[in-house]
Amino acid sequence: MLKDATLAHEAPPEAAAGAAQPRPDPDMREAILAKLRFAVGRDVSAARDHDWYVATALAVRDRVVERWLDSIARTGPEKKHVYYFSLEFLIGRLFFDTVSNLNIVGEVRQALAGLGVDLDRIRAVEPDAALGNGGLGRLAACFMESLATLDIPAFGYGIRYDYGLFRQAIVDGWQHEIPEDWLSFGNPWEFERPDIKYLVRFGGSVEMVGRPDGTIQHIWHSAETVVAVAFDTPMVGWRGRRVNTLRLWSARAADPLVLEAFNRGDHVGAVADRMRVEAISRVLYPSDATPAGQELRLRQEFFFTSASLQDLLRRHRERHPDFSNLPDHGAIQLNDTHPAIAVAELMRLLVDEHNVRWDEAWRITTATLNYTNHTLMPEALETWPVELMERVLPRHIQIIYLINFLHLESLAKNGEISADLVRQVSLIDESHGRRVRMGPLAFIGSRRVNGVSALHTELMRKTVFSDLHALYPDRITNKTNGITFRRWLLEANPDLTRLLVEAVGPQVLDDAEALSGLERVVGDPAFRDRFVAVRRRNKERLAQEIAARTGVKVDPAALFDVQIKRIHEYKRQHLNLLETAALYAAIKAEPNRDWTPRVKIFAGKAASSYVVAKLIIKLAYDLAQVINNDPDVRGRLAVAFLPNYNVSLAEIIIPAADLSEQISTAGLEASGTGNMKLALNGAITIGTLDGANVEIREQVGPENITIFGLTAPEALARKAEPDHASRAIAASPRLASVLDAIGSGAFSPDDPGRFAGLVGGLRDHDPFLVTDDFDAYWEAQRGLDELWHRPEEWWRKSLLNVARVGWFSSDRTIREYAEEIWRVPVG
Ligand code: B1N
Repeated sequence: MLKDATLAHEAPPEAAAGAAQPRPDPDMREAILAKLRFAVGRDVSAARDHDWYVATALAVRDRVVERWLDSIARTGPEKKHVYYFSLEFLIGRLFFDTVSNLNIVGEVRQALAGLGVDLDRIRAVEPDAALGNGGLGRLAACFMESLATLDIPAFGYGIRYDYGLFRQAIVDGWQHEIPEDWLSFGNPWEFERPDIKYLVRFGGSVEMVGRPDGTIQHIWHSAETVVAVAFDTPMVGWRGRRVNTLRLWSARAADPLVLEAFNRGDHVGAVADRMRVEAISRVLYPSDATPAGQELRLRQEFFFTSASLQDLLRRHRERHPDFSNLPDHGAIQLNDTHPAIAVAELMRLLVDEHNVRWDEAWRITTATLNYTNHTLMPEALETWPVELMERVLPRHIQIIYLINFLHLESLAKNGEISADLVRQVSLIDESHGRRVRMGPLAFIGSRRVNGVSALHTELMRKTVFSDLHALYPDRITNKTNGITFRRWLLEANPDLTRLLVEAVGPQVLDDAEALSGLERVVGDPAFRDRFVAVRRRNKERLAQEIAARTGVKVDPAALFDVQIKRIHEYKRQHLNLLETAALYAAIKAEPNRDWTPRVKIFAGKAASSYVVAKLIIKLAYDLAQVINNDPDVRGRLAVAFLPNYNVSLAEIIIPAADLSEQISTAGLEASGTGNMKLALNGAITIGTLDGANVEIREQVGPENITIFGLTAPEALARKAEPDHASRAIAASPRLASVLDAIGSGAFSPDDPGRFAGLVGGLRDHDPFLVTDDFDAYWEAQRGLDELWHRPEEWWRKSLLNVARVGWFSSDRTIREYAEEIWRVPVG
């Protein structure tokens, strides 16, 4: 499917940039052949696509390694490093990203063509590195690329999961999860470093020993030791300017085989410990914007945080007599609270292991750590039962108690404190059993705390962190998210990239803000026709993909209406589905009206344990069954749920989207980044005033985005009205009738009660205000229907979106972090 369409991308964008056409490079050809023979162990005549892929990746990797070693060599030991701690890195494929950033697409394509191999075919063989759930993990991947692009020395630190985010199969509309065995064919991008390993300890007890000077030494007698082994993957910046390291830890047993047990004949018992230990890096928790909550998760969090801190402290100590200047040489960014145990672990390492005084250790810790918050939903904030912490991390709970005591004491010094304030800002939540609150711990232990969009940061100050903000008014800062334009424009949409280079010049490849040059040509009909033609090809490719994955045939001339993201009630895929069902009814009632042909495209995974989210997928599927098979609406409405959404599928859908659905309940989506990717590729947004949608509106202009529904303060107030849903339903005959239809089984004749609970939930509580926003959403959609009938206007708005979203480049975001949080120079 993919192959034919991508073959149309004859010339890589760099050819259009006016660069000389690449000559066939005898070195690249020879390098690939040598790798095929001596690394893969295959002859040309026997080589299959996967062999060619590995051989080419290894040949390309050699070029990367040269620059990698060079980057490390020219970064003097004194230069400040950024350490990005993240439980998730949602990288996707690396092959084309690497080739493209090294600017050798043409060279590699030609070398392969000379060997009778098609680059676009072999690049599709690479499995996605899906070491993340969604936006948070993908942000980490975009940041790694921008850090290298901006020549900032940086390490990404995380876990090398044996299994990434599950593969999603849809069987009769129901999601099934299949293990993602991404390493089964090997991974040409990683370097195992058996020599770089650290011991990470768990459990046991703490002994206190008095020292002669009257201080107390804490000796942690742990019950269990795990070895963290490093695997390094080079992260290549744009034009290969810099290559940084993504260092992922794999868990190994200190004692892999208990020989005594084995010799006794207990062959399973001999490796049982090893299984328990290695489970730590076995699989990514498939939860997004919800806490995972189990002991294994806490072990994962501590495992990678401890190994990473030990690694960077070791490197510091190789060059400095003590840790007093650690903050001058390193800045640590905690990606949400998942690594927040770093506050206690860095204190423990400094105080217990390196004999630093508590006050000095606290100064170092709070000058080195920074924390990014990604969600304010109360149920999504991480807390750990005190009892669990005492068992798994007995020394850390002591340290947290002491941090908490000193924190509360410092408040007392600054004046009266009420019991209420103590309850609000204490690190221990006493109201739901005793639990450690990781957000406040990260806040107290950090120099800067940031939100990920202007609205989200404002809400941080006003809601969840209001009391801490009052105490530390300079700590919270906003850093609106961004995306790397290399992957999400240059690589995903080469045809549009070529057109942009022609229109505004090659500087657009290096400077996202240069897109504004497009403003000059938005009124030029010839240019617009070419823009529409590029989009048409992208839509044809997506139509082929939809047919291949779902069997649904869609017309590339229709409006492609796209909602792609994790399935979550707060993201309100069900609002979109209600509107779809209502539109279906409206078309059937008035078949002869001039309806705008629409294809509703959905993709996304539901957390394995999230029953309602899985039911929403089933609803999409059931609607598709009825609508796609009804001749009355053929050519006007179609619905497709594409299975197994991942980075690679996003790269196909996004360049083909006309409409971008960003319809979360206002106040609940911290930022969103799919919204930026879609706008960059020319989709018009229909959205609420939530997350970064607010800033997208500011950038593109209110006339070029469709905003509807309650604002964040309105949503908060409305939710407090107990009968809000019933009133909304009573006021909207259209909504009432669509709820009746779905609730009574009109789309699920095989099980008429299937959606009764879902609909009942909307009638009774509707915490995400689907009913309240329904009419506004319907009207907004009908406005877009009309706009589609005025193509000149539609494409003008679409083009202005492309022209005005340069600010959402993650280069801009990283520049802001570098200047205001990390205080590192930008290259
Ligand atoms: O982080 C993204 C934002 O653009 C999204 O709006 C936000 O929803 C997302 C627990 C999360 N927030 N919280 C998570 C992920 C995994 C997990 O186990 C929470 N993801 C977000 C980037 O800022």
